[in-house]
Amino acid sequence: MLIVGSPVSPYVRKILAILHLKGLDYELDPITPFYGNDEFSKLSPLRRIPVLVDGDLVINDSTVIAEYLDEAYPDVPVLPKGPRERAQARWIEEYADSRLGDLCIWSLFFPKIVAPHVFKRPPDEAAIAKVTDTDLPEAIDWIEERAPAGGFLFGDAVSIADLAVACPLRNAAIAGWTPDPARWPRTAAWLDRIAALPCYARTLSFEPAILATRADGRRAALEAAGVKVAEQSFGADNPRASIMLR
Ligand SMILES: N[C@@H](CCC(=O)N[C@@H](CS)C(=O)NCC(=O)O)C(=O)O
Repeated sequence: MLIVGSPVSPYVRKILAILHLKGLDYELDPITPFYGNDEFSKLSPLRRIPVLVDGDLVINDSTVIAEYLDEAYPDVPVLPKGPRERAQARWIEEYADSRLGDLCIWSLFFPKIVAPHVFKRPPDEAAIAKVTDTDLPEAIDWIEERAPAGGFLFGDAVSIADLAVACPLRNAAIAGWTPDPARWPRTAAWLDRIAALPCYARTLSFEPAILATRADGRRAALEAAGVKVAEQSFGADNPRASIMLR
C-alpha cells in the first residue's frame, strides 16, 4: 500500500506508527501537501495528507485511515475493545487532531518552520508567544488530567489516542516547545514512554531526511533510513497556498 505525505506531518506520523505497530509494509510518497501536483488534488480534494492508496482504494484523513487499518488488519489493535473505551479513545484522538493540531501545527509549526521557508512569510512572534505561553499550556492542563500514571491510556498497549496526542506535540517540539515536566509530570513521562516505542521511534528516525536534507537528497536519505520510497510521486516543483489559508 502507498502512503502519500511527509513523515513530518503529525497525521502521517500517526499512520506510519500504526503501520509499524501492525507490521504492515508500505511505500511512502513523502510530499509536503503544499507541493502536491494536479493529480494530488484529485486524490485529496482538501489537498491534505495523509492519503492511503491500495490498488483502486483511496482513503483520506488519518482517523479514517487508522480505523480502516484496524478493521482490515485487526491482529494488533489500536482501538481499545469496549464501546466506552473506544468512544473515549476516539474523543481524545479528535481533541488531539483538532485542538492540538490547530495549536501545534497551524499556530506554531506552520508559522515558525513552514511559512518562512516555503512561503517566505516572516513569523508573527506575538501570535506564536500567545500559543506557547497561554494556549498550549491550557490544552496540556486538560491533557495532564487524563495522562496515565504508567503504561498507556487504555492499559499496557499503546492506542490510537496515545499516538494522536504524541504526534502533534512532536511538531511543537521541532518548533521548540515541549511540556515542562515540572508543571506536567504525567504528560511528560507518558510522552517519553510513547517516544520509546519502536513503532513510534522509527517514525522519528525519518525526520532528518526531511528537516535536515535538501529537497534533491530527501529520497536517498529516506531510503537510507529504511523507507521504501514510491517510484512515482504526487509532488510538484512549486508550492500552492493551503485551502485553509486562501
Ligand atoms: N483531519 C486530517 C488533517 C490532515 C492535515 O491537516 N494535514 C496537513 C499536514 S500536517 C495538510 O495536509 N495540510 C495542507 C493543507 O491544509 O493545505 C487528518 O487527520 O488527516
